Amino acid sequence: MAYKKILTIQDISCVGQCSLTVALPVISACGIETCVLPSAVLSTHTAGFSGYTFRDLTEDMPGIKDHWVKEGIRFDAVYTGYLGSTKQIDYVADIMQSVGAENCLKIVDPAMADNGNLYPGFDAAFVEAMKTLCGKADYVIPNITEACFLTGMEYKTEYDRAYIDALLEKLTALGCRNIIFTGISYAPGKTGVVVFEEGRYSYYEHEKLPNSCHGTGDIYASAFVGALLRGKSAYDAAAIAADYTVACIRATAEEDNHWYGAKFEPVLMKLIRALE
Ligand code: PXL
Repeated sequence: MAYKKILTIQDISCVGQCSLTVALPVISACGIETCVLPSAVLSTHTAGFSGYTFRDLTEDMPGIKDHWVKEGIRFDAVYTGYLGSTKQIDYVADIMQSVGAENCLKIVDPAMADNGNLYPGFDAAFVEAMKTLCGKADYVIPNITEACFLTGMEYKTEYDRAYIDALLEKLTALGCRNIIFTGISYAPGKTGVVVFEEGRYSYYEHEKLPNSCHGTGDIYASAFVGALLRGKSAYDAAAIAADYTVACIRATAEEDNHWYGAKFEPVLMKLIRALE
């Protein structure tokens, strides 16, 4: 198995079990060297905490990239999550070009929305820029809310296969080549992930637990990326990531007041074993 090095670009929420504090341990546990470029530093994530600090690192990015170029540093993959500003999205596209190795895999989680709403601080201009970034990616990992913002389609909590197919078609029209579409539920008590590869549809269905946790999108995307870089097919990586995310939610449900994130650490061994 070739040793691989990835760059992941997302925020550091110092407390909150999301973004880089998830991606770094999870992808590293998959056996991949994980380099980081923080998009912003927040005291906590923005979902449920109030009064958080936010240090935008947009203008640090060009200098960091220039240094890497000078040092000849190259990455086998670049995976982006929560980004700190609209301008940053252009920088990120440039970074993918400048420090991506030959055949560098570009993976974009358009982490900007959930449950029908954009996260605080994001606006229509950010969504427009994110459309462009998604169009350049090899894999995009949206949830339904993000897919609706990217395509302009109405957000629905009850839907059928035709609705999902229409979203996939519009995402494809944006230039998205491979879509890992998360949180797709066609039956009560079940949810799953659609893997849409170059127009081919497959679906991995699993149990839907009664509790949900913040940060599971980041856990899912990081586990998917780690498994993919370990050489799994997109479908197998999507299934491994789904099983791991379910295990994290189950581990979190054991305690009532752990509301801000999912306990992904005690079950990391399950992910590692699934990769063997
Ligand atoms: O998990 C997505 C995420 C990442 N980073 C920050 C967030 C959120 C979701 O709310 O606020 C700062």
